[in-house]
Amino acid sequence: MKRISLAILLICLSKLSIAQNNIIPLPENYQSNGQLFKINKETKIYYQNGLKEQAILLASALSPATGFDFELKEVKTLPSNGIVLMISKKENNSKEAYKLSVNNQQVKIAGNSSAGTFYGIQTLLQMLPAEIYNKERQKNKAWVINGAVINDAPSYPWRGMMLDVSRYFFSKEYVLKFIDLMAMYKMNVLHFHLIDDAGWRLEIIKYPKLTAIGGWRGLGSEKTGGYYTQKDIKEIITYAAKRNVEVVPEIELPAHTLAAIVAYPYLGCTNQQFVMPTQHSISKEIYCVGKERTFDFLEDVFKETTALFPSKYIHIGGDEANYSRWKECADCQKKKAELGLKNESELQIYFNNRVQSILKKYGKTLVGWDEAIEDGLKEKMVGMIWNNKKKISKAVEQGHSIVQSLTAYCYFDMFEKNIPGEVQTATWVGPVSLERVYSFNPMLSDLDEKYRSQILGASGTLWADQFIHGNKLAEMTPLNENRSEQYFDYLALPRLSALAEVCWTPVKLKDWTAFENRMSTHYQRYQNAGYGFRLPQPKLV
Ligand code: TNX
Repeated sequence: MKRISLAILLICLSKLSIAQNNIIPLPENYQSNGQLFKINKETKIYYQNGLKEQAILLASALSPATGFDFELKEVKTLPSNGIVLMISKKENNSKEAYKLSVNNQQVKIAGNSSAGTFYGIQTLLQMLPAEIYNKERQKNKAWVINGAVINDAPSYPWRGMMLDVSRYFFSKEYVLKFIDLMAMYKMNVLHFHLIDDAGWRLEIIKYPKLTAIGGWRGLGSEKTGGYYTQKDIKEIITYAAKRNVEVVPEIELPAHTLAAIVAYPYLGCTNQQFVMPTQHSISKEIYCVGKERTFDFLEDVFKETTALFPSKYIHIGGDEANYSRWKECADCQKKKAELGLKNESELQIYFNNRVQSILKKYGKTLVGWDEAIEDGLKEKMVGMIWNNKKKISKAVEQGHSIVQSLTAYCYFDMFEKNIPGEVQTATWVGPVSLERVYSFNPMLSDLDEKYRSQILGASGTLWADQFIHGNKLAEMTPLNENRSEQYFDYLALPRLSALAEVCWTPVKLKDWTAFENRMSTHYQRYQNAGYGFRLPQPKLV
C-alpha cells in the first residue's frame, strides 16, 4: 500500500500544472468565478421537486469523510445558502443535463431531471478534495470548493460497461460497488453478461436446474460458481436505478449456451448429457433451432427476464455461433428446407426473429453483437459492435442503432501496456492502452448528419474468460493482494475513466495531455474509495 501511495504522490508532483478543474468526464462548460464555498458542520442540504432520495445519497457521500451530520430539508422557496438540489428544465433537452453553480454562500445543483441532479452531485464530489471518498473521518481537512458555474450534458445516451459474470461469478457486493464506480464517472448502462458456456447466473423459477447445475463447475472443494436470485437481481436493479444506471441483461443465444444445455440436454441438437466446462473454450453446443421446445423454453425464460428487468433493452448475444451441430441435425435441416433458407446464417436470422417477436410482446428492444445485425430482421435492433465495424453504416440506414464496443478500444480484459513482469490476462487483441481508449471516437467521421443520433454511445467490456479457474490469474497479479475481484478493478481502472470521457465530453474539448493531468488526482480518489487500479508509470520516476 505504501508503495502505491508514494507512486501516486510522485505522479501528482510530476503534474505541476494541475488544473483547478480536475473533473472527469470534463464538463461541457466550466466557468470559474473566483469564489469559494466551504462545507462545514452547519451546512444544510435543501431539496425541492421530491429529490429526497438524491439528498440522502449526497449526505451519505459527504458524511463519512467530513464527519458532519447533515440536516436535510425540503423547501418551497429557494434559500440563499447551503447546498440546494432542484430540477429546472434548461434548453438542453437531455434529461441528464445539469447546471451547477458554486459561490461563497451556496452550491446549487439544478438538473433537467433527477438524473441530471445526480450527475451534478457527482461533479460536486469531484470538486472536493480527494479525501471526500474516504470511508473514515478525515480530521482537520478543509472541505473547500472552488466557485464556478458549470453547464453540462452528455454527448451520448449509452455510456456502458459490460461485466462478464458468467465466466467468473462476481459477488452481489462487487456488482454494487462497481455500479458506484460507474456512477462516479457518469456511466449509465451496466451490461450484465449473465449467461455463457461457463455458467448460468440468473435464477429462472420455472427451470431451477439452470442455476442448480449450470451455475457451478468442478466437484467437492474445487467447486466454484454461484448465481443471482431474483431477489438479488431486484436489489441490484434498484440500487443501480437510484444512481441512474440501467441494467441490461444479456441472455446469450443460440451459442455460448453450454451451461443451459448441461442443465437441460434437450435444448441441444444431440440430447447428450454434457458436463460443465473447467477450461475456457467456445463450445460448439448450441440451442437446437429445429425443435419447438427450444422456443418454448426461451419464451418462458424471457417471460421471467422481462418481468424482472425494467430496461427496454434485452441483449441476446448472437456472437460466435458454430453451426456444425445444426448442419448435422435432421430437425434443423428439415426446418431450413421448410423455410426455404439457403444456409445456417439464415437459420440464425430466423432464430433471432423468433426471439425478437417474443421480446416485442413484452415491449422490449433486442440488442445483439454485430453478428446479429443482418438483412431480414423484422424489427429495429441495437447492434453492439465488437468486431465488424463495416456493418455500421448499412445498419443505421436500415434504422438500427449502434453501441460501439470495438475490441481495440473497449476490451478492458486486454493488457494495457507491456510492462516487464506484469501478468497479462487476455492478449489476442494486443495492448489497449489508456491513451488508446481516450482516443476513441464512437462517431463515424463520414456518417450523414441524419443518422448520428443512432450512434448511441460506447461500452467497455470486462470479459472474464481468463478467470475461469477463479483465482488462478489473480494470485499472480501485480497487486499481489490475491483476489480476482481486485484484479478486475485493476483492469477497469483507469481505462473506465477514459471511456467515460469519450462518452460524455464533446469531442472538440478532448485533449490527451490535459486528461492525463486531470487524471493525476483520480488515482487518489480510486484508492480512497477502495478500488484497485493500475498506475501509469510516472514520468519523473
Ligand atoms: C470475444 S466479443 C468474445 C467473448 C470473449 C472475449 C475475450 C464477443 C462477443 N465474444 O466471448 O470472452 O472475446 O476477449
